[in-house]
Amino acid sequence: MKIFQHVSDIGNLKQALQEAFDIKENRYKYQELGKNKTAMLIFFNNSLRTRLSTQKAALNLGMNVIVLDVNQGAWKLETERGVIMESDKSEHLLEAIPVMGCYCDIIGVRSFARFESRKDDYEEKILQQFIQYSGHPVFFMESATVHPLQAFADLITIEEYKDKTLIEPNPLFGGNPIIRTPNKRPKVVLSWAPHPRALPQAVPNSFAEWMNAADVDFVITHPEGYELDPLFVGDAKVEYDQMRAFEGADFIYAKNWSCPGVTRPEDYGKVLGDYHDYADWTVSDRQMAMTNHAFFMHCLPVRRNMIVTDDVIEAPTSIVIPEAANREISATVVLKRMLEAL
Ligand code: AN0
Ligand code: CP
Repeated sequence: MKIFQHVSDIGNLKQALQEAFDIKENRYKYQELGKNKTAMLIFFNNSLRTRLSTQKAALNLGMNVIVLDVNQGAWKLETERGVIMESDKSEHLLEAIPVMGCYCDIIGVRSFARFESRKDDYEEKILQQFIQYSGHPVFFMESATVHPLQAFADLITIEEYKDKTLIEPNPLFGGNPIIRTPNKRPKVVLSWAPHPRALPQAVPNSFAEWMNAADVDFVITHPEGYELDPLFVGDAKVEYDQMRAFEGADFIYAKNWSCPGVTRPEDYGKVLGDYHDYADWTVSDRQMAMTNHAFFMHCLPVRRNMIVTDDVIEAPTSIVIPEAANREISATVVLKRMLEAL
């Protein structure tokens, strides 16, 4: 694998899942594969999980790892060609990328949507330059439009939990065990939830893309105006009534995203109206009562009592921590595949 951006890059999903579960059984099985190979992780934005889990994945494979926070200690980068560089930006991305490429074998990049231009974001202007000029395989660690390492981990988590019947309480928060009857083909609901600041569409885009490729009954719910790009929605069912969408669901995947600008391009990257007016979209026991004792998922970081109530995220059915743990597994599979193709 030379690029990890879309679900299609991973090939057969069943095979990829099998590989993920094998690695979970013995995550050090391929320690020799990465010997004397270096992964470089480049962050233009903050991160806790991606930063830690991807480093751990590289270590699992015996690789060396270099992490660069571009905005802390590196030169400020100009990204536009043709600019007379008289501002505070001392270096151009077109030199920085090939230089970074000199010191590694595989590159991971996190560069969020900038919300300045829908066209630039959806064309993946920054990541495409890494693909073109680094001379190495590139994996996306949340770009302007996708977060495939997250979506792969989400799929692994759904696969692990979909057949569970006895749900033990979370040892951190207590509660009573729950008995649930699984559906043969689980119903998975991606639900928009309110947030005070404009967030990217990368997580819901990738989640939708991967769920459409998986063997699940997939529904997306959000207020009008937040329609995701049709490229990612595919054949998913869109339901504007959140309570109806939650009926009989087995997995609830909450996430905020800003306006994707599909129906009104001028609203791209905006929070529509006053987020307080959408308070009833916060995932609470009220909506969860409609579900089939659904598991609650979120990529994290999450704002409690904004996206989800304390009660729902602390319930035995909340699987946000195992979901985060699977980030190590998805990243190990991806790096393994890239090492094999070097
Ligand atoms: C980011 C987002 O919504 O894309 C990262 C999530 C993994 N979240 C925030 O910026 C809070
Ligand atoms: N879920 C996720 O990617 O988290 P971070 O932003 O902390 O890496």
